[in-house]
Amino acid sequence: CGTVFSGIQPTGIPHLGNYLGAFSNWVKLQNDASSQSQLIFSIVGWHALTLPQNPKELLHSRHDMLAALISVGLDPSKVIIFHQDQNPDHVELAWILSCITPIGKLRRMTTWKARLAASRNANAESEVDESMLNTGLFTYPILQAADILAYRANLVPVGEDQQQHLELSRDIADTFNRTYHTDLFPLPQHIITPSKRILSLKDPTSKMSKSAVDVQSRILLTDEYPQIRSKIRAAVTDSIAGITYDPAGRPGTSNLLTILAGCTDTNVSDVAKRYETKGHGQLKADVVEAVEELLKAPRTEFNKLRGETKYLASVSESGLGKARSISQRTLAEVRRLIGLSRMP
Ligand code: AQP
Repeated sequence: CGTVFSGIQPTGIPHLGNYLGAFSNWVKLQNDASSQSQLIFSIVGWHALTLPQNPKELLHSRHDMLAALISVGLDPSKVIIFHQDQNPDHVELAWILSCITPIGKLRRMTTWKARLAASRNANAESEVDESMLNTGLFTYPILQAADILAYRANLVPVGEDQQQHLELSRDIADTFNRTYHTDLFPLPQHIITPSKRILSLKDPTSKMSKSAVDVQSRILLTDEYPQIRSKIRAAVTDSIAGITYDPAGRPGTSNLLTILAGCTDTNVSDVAKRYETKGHGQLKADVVEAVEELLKAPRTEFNKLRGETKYLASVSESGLGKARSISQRTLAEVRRLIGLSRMP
């Protein structure tokens, strides 16, 4: 029971990692008849700006992401779906929270360290330090905390890659509560997703990602069977005979097992046992079929919904209204606590 909040960036067509690491879990939460929780899912446009975006493409991606969330099974009559960038309460709260968050805590975020390292590698000749990266990239974990806390959410279903950010959100909530002698914010907990991390098909040391340069590294919601087949067939594995689940020693092979387990809703060690004496050819062929089976229906629905602009606008409008009615109450209380209540 309580409030569940999660979000996704409108940075392109969602991929299999988003599906298995986030969407499937969101839909399960929605369909859990025993749950009384309020579910809130947001398309986080402000976050997308942390990396350069083409404005026209961003507008399309925003629209497509809404269609994607509905096509994977989220029902706007049961859950709140809205565009974060339409709700100014998030940025207002983020500013307030940034004023109680030490810089050192942001500097410890592995996502920040990874961006810094990537930038250093890309500019090996020149001296790259953090002063050359944008401030939004540094502070967005605070915006993420504000996204969650604006709804006083206590449960956050995200992939394993987001765990450290959620710890920061908890820390920020606790600091606010102690600073202003309140219990306004619950300390949000992570809901562990079974398919924690789907890796790139081309570089299984990094996660599958919308913004990776190599389009062969990810399977998109829009990929048809031939594309799924060619991407899985070309997935990087290893030359060791037999199949074992060994994420550290055999990341590519283990990733295929994780994908198969995720698509068929089975335990990965059970799947690995079944393939012990089989080869990569058989494993890849079965992964192709399982991915196609999983994506077939949402893909068809997505292609249909993308064109239903009026319907999508009405979902977005109604979701925003419901979201703001919650966040405005939180912000009114926050303003009262910090001494900035709006005067009549
Ligand atoms: N590879 C993944 N495996 C499991 N879960 C994943 N998620 C993302 N990639 C994987 C989960 O999907 C949700 C939405 O993520 P996001 O789009 O907001 O941001 P992200 O984590 O940065 O995802 P991408 O695809 O890598 O986007 P870009 O490239 O634009 O940064 C989150 O719950 C995330 O855990």
